[in-house]
Amino acid sequence: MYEHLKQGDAEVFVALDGEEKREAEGLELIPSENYVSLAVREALGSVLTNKYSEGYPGKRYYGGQEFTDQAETIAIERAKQLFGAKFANVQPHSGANANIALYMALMEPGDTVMGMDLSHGGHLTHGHPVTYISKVFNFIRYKMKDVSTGEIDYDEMLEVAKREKPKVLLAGYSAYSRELDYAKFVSIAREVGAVAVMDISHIAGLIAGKAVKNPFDYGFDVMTSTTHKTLRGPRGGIILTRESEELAKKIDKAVFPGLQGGPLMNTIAAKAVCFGEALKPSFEAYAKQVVENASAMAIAFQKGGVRLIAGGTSNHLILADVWSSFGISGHEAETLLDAAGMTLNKNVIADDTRKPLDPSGIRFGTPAITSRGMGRVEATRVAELMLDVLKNGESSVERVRTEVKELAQKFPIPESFA
Ligand code: DSN
Repeated sequence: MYEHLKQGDAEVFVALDGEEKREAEGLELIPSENYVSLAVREALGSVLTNKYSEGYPGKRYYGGQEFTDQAETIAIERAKQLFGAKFANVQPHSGANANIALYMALMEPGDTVMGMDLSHGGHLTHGHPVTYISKVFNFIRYKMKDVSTGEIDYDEMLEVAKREKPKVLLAGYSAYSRELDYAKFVSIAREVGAVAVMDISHIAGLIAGKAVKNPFDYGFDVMTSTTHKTLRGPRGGIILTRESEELAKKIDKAVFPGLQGGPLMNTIAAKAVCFGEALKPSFEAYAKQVVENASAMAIAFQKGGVRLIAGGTSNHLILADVWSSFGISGHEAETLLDAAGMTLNKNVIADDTRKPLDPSGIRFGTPAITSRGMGRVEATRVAELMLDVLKNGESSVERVRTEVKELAQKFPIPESFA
């Protein structure tokens, strides 16, 4: 791999080669990251990057589309099958674009969206004040009622929604480890006349692999997602519409020409490959193992006396309060664990008293280590190694780094998934 790059551009080659080694020798615990198959990487690096394809299959603005149409149609059909959707738009360049296109499709500037507070697990694109989109639409918040269980305050959600009349009631989170009461959520959306939308970016692979519930089974209208997290595909976005052709048409128009220009056809082909992989029965075993491994890590952390936000996990991620548990900040924990070969991210916790760049928590998860073939035993060991570093600090880093390297060698990054 990279033969031509090595010859033609030694500087960029060094960066890519370094990343290959970093990924092979360390353990990836960032819950939004994963390893894709070489088949996905081949599609990403394919000739389709040469092509402009504004429009949709059968309705393009440029000629020469016989093969781009094929690739995009395969991606659309597989996405629909995977999530039980009637319509799919596979063109959003990212999850952020998917969410922005969704807002554009369903609202006029100034209209209201109700989503989860960022510090309780929401996402920047759900209207954080630092984003441009927060100046276009009016974002209001809901939160957890009980941080020790993760229970959402549905009574408050209903009361506020009745008063503020959001056009979109938004579920879906980037740092929330529990499942929602989907039926209750949809009933609140219906009561106030909002469209029920879920950003499934983090748990898309778990939904596809039937390891967690599918919000469409409870009446959600639309789901946005990235394709590169638990779904194990290329970096990109999708928007799925359960039933309404009217909504799907608005979404298509919002993505193109509303927000984006030419679609990234190489990425769309890679999405098709990833959806094909996720449709295989073996993906269900993978998704279930991701959840089981996360539960094993949460149990090990709780045995170690660590405070976990939401009291544990029902999905692929864990949010731990390292400030109250170890007296070190999330930033310090991230740096120490990185030095020991375990990559994760610092994260704000609910109502954090510390700053976002040096918060109280860390967020970690199991999608990537499970792709390497690790099970409960290894996940528990990884958690123990993390605890060793968090408790003993610098003095443990070298020792733990050696064991992490051995573990990484024993579980190499796969080239394909059976
Ligand atoms: N950066 C992603 C995550 O890590 O959850 C969300 O955009």
